[in-house]
Amino acid sequence: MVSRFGIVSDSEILSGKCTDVYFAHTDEVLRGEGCNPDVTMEVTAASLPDEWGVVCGTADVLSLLEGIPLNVSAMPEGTVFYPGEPVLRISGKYLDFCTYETSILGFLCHASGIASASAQITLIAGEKPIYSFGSRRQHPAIAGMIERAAWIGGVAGVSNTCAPEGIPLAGTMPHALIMSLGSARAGWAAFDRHAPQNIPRIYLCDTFCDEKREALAAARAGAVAVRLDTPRSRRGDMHSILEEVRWELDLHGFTSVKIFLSGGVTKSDVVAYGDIVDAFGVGGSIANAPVIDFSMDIVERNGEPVSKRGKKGGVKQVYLTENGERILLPALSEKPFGGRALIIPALKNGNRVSLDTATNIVREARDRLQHFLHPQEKINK
Ligand code: PCP
Repeated sequence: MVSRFGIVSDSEILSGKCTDVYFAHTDEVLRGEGCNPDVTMEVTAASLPDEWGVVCGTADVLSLLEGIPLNVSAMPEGTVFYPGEPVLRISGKYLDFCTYETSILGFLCHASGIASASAQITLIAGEKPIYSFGSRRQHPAIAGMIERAAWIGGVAGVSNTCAPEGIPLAGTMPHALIMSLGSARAGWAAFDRHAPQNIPRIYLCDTFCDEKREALAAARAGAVAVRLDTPRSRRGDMHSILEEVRWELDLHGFTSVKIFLSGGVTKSDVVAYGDIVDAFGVGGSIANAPVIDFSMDIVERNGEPVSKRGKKGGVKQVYLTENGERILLPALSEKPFGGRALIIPALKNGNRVSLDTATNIVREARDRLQHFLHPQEKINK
């Protein structure tokens, strides 16, 4: 059933076998009762780790449900959403998708958590690129999903070679390369001899010596950037270390050599060091992001609005107006003036319609979100 690495196969997910057992019981009981209502279910988060989130994982939900006679509408991946706003809705015969709820939520909760964390940290970093270095923090079977979600959230590149095609790869060398060759200089020189010419010469500068000395040596060896991966246990006053490195590089004429910081980087680190650092490599702060706590609820049964306690009944639509206002309305209400519907058709009777899984939406949204940055989240320029 489960593979050597604990992975559930695509075919088990597609057949609905990867489910919570109570959905298997529900399926059996309803079939026994001859009850198979027409329903609409909505996926909504009542609260979020941050003020807003970024939708991701929809593409996997559509791959799962394609070919089943269902209508699915959703916010395109990369869309910013708020608590209480449905991000996806499914309409059809309940027993056609009852056992898929576990996988549908799993796709959306995990990928949206990563995309949201990626968007939050890249928003704070502004012009300074963030690269996703965190696939090693999760099971390798989902490395592609992690890198895709980080990319949709706005990172400039990712490190895992199993990332979906089209996402730029970033990363040059680990400490192991330098340690294998015995010295930083030997490691950098070997890298320069053998690495493809189009890979920027970004040299790791904290393996054996002080960051300042290694950075200067790396610049003399032709580095376009130096990467400081100083572990937290040795950091001390990291801002002073960074200032010192920048000062010495400038003093010796290496003003164009950039500083790249990695190793346990958090949102606060981006704020604290963003005045000196030119780019960040971020692992766990993106890859280990808290999942979004989505739930999937029946909001309409046989054409009638219905809701469980604590939820709003009826099918809903979210509108975004030109001045950035968000309005949640019953789906059949008149569209507010100037409002754009954010939940748009994706599958009609199981066939794809043009849901744009645009990866640029979050980049546009980021401009609008600038005013959400709290003063303490702004980098002191
Ligand atoms: C890795 C890499 C990045 C780290 C992971 C990103 O560190 O150099 O800095 O992940 P994080 O944000 O969760 O820390 P190491 O394993 O120390 O380095 P390396 O493989 O380069 O020796």
